[in-house]
Amino acid sequence: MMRIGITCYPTHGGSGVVATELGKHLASWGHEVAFISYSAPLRLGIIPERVSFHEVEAVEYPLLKNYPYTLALASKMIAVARMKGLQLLHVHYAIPFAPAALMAKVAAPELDLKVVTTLHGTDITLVGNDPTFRPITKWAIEQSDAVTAVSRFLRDQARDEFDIERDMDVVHNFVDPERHDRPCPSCIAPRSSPDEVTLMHISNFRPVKRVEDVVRVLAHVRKRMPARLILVGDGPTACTALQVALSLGVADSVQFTGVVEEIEPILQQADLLLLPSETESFGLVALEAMASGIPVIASKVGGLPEVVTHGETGFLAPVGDYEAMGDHAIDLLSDQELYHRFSHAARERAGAQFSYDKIVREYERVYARLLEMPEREALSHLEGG
Ligand code: GMT
Repeated sequence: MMRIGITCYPTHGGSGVVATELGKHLASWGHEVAFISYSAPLRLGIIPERVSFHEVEAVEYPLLKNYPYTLALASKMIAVARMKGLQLLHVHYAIPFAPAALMAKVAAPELDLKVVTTLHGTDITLVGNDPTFRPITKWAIEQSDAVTAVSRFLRDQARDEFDIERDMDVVHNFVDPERHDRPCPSCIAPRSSPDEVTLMHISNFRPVKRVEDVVRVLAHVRKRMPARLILVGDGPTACTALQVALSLGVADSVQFTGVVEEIEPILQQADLLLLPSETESFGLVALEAMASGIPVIASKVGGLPEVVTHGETGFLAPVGDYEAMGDHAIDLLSDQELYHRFSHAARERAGAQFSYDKIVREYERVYARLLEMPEREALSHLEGG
């Protein structure tokens, strides 16, 4: 049994989902898990056994123009580590969480805390690359006791961008296949005709997601078959998607759901998931679609080729090539036998390669290595404990 503190962005988004599900699975296997953040992670729900949540409170201080969250987080990490006897702090995002955890480690040496930093992508590609954050990101990666990256692509990118020589473990993201087996409630309007196919895109609608390409794929597919597009989530380019849909004359076939709490039920209404991103360190939503038996059409970029097997569980095309993506969609959707083969392969791959019981164990092994614990002791659930 180990005692682990986890810090993540508690809002919607892949990194928060992965961190929260990791903590929940670790606790279900007998470890003690303390989440430390400014609000309870959305996916936490009712706090399970052996899990606690500790809120970093904002304090107003007249002399400071901006609230020093990183310092407040580091202080809370020390307090919770003392209270719960934490052995290890696992932070999900280099900036700003890794510097906070490293500060906690140095400021309370008697606790002998180990720091694990997981890189999720935007910390490296956007935030960490801001010239002002570069030195601190590099330092945080170098000083963490272990660093994991969610894809080989991201590990190599972090190494190249920040000139890092240390070892970094690749621990892919994961799903719980059972979450994707639930019956589908009627959360979306029915298809307008039985032969209408449903394309789906799920994201935070940031420019990196290239939502305009999603709409262009819909227009391309509609030249050959009745099709609709369901856009799940919200963000800065949602209006762009509508404008493109209006200009292409397909707006009547686009539904915007806004942000939804749980994507698994909605995914069951899709025939294909589209993810034509500019870059994507992993693409958790692609994996979630595959776990639901939904083939994925995505851009051949970043960590996506590690998730989607081109020609088996979906198709990959160059960034911006919405015609190729549309052609792949047409090929799959007009051949039932081919579609079912892809759907089956997608579900199989998600379950065999990216199931939580395989991946969470990889995190446990990283922890056990740092704590110099024999695996048998660290992996208590394997002993039936
Ligand atoms: O995709 C986003 O904009 C959200 C971001 C996040 O922090 O949740 O996603 C990143 O981390 C996910 C979980 O590891 C990955 O699946 C996403 O690919 C990654 N996003 C990008 O690399 C753009």
